[in-house]
Amino acid sequence: PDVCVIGLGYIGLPTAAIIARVNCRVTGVDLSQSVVDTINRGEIHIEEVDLDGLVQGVVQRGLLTASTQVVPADVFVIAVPTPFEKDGNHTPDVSYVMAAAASLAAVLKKGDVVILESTCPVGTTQLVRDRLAALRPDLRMPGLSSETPDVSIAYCPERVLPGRILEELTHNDRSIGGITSRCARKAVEFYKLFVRGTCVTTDARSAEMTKLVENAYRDVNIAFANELSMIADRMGLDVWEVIRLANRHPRVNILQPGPGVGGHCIAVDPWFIVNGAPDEAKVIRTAREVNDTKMHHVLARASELVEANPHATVACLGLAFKANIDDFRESPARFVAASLARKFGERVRVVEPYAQELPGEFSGSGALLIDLDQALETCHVLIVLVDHDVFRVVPLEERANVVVYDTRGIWPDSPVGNLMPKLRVAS
Ligand code: SAJ
Repeated sequence: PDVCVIGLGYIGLPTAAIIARVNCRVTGVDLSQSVVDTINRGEIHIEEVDLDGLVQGVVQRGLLTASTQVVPADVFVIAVPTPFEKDGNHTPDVSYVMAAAASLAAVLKKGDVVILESTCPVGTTQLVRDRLAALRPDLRMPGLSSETPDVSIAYCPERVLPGRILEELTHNDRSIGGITSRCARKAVEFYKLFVRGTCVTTDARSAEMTKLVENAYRDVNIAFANELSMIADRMGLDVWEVIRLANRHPRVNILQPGPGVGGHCIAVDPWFIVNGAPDEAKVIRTAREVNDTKMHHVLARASELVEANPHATVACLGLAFKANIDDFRESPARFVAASLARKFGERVRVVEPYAQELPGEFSGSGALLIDLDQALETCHVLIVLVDHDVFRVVPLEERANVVVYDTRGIWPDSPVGNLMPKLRVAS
């Protein structure tokens, strides 16, 4: 089939490239002219393992073309962002999804398959169907009458981990939720072209909820670890030690505390559940609040540390939302580092091997981006915010004489330990 992928971000671009690799002709659509131009040169605008070579190959072979316009195709894949509004209720904003649906309506024809991959509140795929029905009254839409529909519509969320996207796109199992079971079957036929994992069919609403539940599950589990770290802080205990010991129980597997939860998925998706069932979603809401609180807790503790060492230069290690990636969206590390920069100005240094420059909110603060060697040579306080491998492997002798606040627990051998339970300065 000819395929049109709408949205060329962290999910859309790898997906488009993987579909092109199995010899489908793919048009990738993005609003940004510069993204389109970059891809048509065979280059990429995001960092992801092995994606550069793959995109270059499929563009050179003429299998992947980027455009700002939706073109006719047999299968449409919508992979655009679904943020939430900063209105206090975290109301999901599905306007990009609806705009994508409207943009493909004009070229939709009998026999086409429309697939929504964006993370969405329950019911969105039906809204897409309703929008298409309104814009194309000449086409029979699924689920609206008992007659065989002209097009198929399904919800098929991705579940790939940044840093392992290409591998997980191919090997993970997929939930395929059709508006009708016929729609699910048509979508499975498409995914079978490039997915080696099992494609499990269900209805669209269940598939929408499944995606949200997966990320809420992880958020709740990380919240448990983050709450423990704050309790341990209060009680003067080493949380890493407690978790290590507890995890020796055959049925206990506590995740790792950190400076909070970031990224564009886990820190967002649980709100879609809370928004859909505010009275019932108690644990899920609280987990979100705990993970957000952790960020402020780390900032408060880090500020104490900087104030307690008035003559020290301070290095914040990491801005990314998690280890070994260049994604700084919704990053607690970035929040903590930028807040420290605003408070302590020129005393603050930032080490982020995945950044060429500091993000805008640092400008005017006096904080500097430096490399790891410089930080180890010149800074007296190190605040570990991201567990990048390059930080993890710093040997003990290079950090023996500095004060360390290790929010990720990457240096268990550190003579000062992390700030919790007690702030100690190495001799
Ligand atoms: N984190 C911790 N402690 C941990 C694990 C993670 O603090 O023990 C933090 C990370 O540092 C990061 C955040 O949580 O700030 C999220 O990182 P992550 O690696 O758990 O997940 P993401 O956001 O990179 O990707 C998630 C994945 N979902 C699940 O594992 C259930 C991925 O499979 C999804 O495809 C992705 O969200 C998505 O796009 O929805």
